[in-house]
Amino acid sequence: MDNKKSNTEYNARNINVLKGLDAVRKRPAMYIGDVSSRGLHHLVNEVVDNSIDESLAGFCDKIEITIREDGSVTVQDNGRGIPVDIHPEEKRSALEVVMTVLHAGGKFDKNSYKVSGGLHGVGVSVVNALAEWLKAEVKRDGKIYFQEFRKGVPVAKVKEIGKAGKNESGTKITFFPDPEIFNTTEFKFSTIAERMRELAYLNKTITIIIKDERNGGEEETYHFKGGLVEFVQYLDENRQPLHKTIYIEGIKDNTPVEIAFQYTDRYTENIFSYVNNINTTEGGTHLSGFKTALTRTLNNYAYKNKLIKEGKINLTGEDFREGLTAVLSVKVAEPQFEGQTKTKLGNSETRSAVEMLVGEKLTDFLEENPSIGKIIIEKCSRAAEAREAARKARDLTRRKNALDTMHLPGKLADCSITDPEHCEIYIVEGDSAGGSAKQGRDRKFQAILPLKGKILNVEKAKINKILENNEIKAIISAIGAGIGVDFNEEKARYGKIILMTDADVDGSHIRTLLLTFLYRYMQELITAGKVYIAQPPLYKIKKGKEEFYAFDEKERNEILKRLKVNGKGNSKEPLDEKNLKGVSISRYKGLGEMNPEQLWQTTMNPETRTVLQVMIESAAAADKIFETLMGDDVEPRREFIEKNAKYVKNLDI
Ligand code: 0RA
Repeated sequence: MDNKKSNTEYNARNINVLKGLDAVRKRPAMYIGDVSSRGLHHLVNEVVDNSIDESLAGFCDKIEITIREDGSVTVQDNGRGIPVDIHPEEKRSALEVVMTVLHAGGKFDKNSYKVSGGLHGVGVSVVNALAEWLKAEVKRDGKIYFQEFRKGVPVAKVKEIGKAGKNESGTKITFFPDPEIFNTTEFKFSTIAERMRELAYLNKTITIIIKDERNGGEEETYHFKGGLVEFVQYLDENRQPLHKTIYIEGIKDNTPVEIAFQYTDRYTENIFSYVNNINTTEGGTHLSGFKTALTRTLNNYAYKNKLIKEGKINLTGEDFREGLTAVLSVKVAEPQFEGQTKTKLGNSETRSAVEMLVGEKLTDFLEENPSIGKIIIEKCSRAAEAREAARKARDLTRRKNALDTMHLPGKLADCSITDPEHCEIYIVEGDSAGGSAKQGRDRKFQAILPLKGKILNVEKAKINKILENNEIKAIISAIGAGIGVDFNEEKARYGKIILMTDADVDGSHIRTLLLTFLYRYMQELITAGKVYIAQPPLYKIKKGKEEFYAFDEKERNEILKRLKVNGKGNSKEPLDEKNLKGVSISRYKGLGEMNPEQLWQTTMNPETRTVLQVMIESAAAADKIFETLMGDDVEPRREFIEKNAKYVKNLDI
């Protein structure tokens, strides 16, 4: 620090502050999950969450996020502004306390539904600690205040730097993430925009603007006065809803509950649940309260109105959720988060609040809208019939041993060890690549399952058809952990499921089909981080006896530059074919072109390969991607692929 004098002034309090910030800098992952791109974006979410808290308290209706030309990010809101008066105990400004003391934000604020759980709600002091620099500007009481920090430590005390308008207030925080902490400091517009869109749906009074001032200058404004209803309609953009969206809202036992849902012509269940704006991917009491109320209310309604005939198949909870798209959002004052990723709500009072509210309001709705009631019960009865048919088909195939894990599929070349933690399975496109993979692999821990052609698009098929598909049957029995509601991730026979397809359009289509299947029927595999995408090289470069592999064009040109064969080797420059001086470059068209040894060396050897881990950052966003990629409508798919060409290539969903 350039201000040496201040060193002598450190009192016990300052030392404690430094200790706190130091703990965050020593173990950043404890506070923000990790130091990759994901953790980096948590910083932005954390600052925005504080603005959202202001909005939940009723003081803020606009948030503006800007990615600046220098790579820093600004989050500006029109809330009350962080207080700047001297904190009586801390003897420093409240702003400085909020910025430097862990979890200080909440100390001042009596508003009850604070975002707190999972990785959120760690406090903006964590962002400050992990920022190379951070500048806070506060408008309050007709004045503008300013304070700057480096790696969490104040550069100087807060000072007044100007006048603000009469009724103007708000907080503006600009920061640059510390490159000593993060693997990457590059913010992605699409990653931030996705979360902001979600927040805008969940908080219908708020307007969120996001701007990218780097090349391109993208900008989006999110404001949805229809809230959850619009969210559900957005999720079902490419599905056919069977009726108008149902919306239930109310406060029960001090718990605000909001739900929008509709049935579509599809067969999968898509329920997204939130607690204090946090996506509870592991569900919890609020979700089970909703499911219970839905099953009970619809069942009662159906029998009371004689919509289901006596003696017919009983409808199960699952039947009542086939083709259902729903978003459930509750606010809980003191949420208890449980589960592996701390995204499962544990509060039991929330279960009964949701269950009672949905029970009452849905009963009323059905009484008032009998035609919709009839449509829903018909849809659910058909689901029950299909479930029966599927059960029969499954029994049949089980007898034929196809789904039986005791009898592995004939095409599978299994590995010799059986401890799932150390085993991996390559699901490979095509028999010829499958053959190379079988020869090239380390048979001790690597299993190979070759697939013929394209698998079924599960997004558009009923469960009984899905279970008749040979390629899908082979995948299910090889993994050996069941499917759908019966899926048990702990039974998976492999710790890594690696998808290996050609680096062409067909290959990426097959990969998407496989991912769709895994997402819809073995989602826990993805949430557990067990699904990977192999990265075969695109180019082989040969000079004399030396061979090099390149995974993309940029890398190819870098290798050529190192070999000093192609002028300046600028990666953006087109290849000068005449200037290659005894170097040969071949472009792999498919996996099948590689011999077993090459395939092992480049794509399968754990020591040298790169594999991409498939992650679901936001379940709603992932659903949307699969729906767009796999649904009926061609136009949105084309648009999506054009807009997200890079995104689809990396599939970092
Ligand atoms: C502490 C107390 C109050 C508000 C805030 C912090 C606050 C923090 C952030 C962070 C970003 N935007 C923010 N807006 C507000 C309550 C203020 C009062 O009682 O006037």
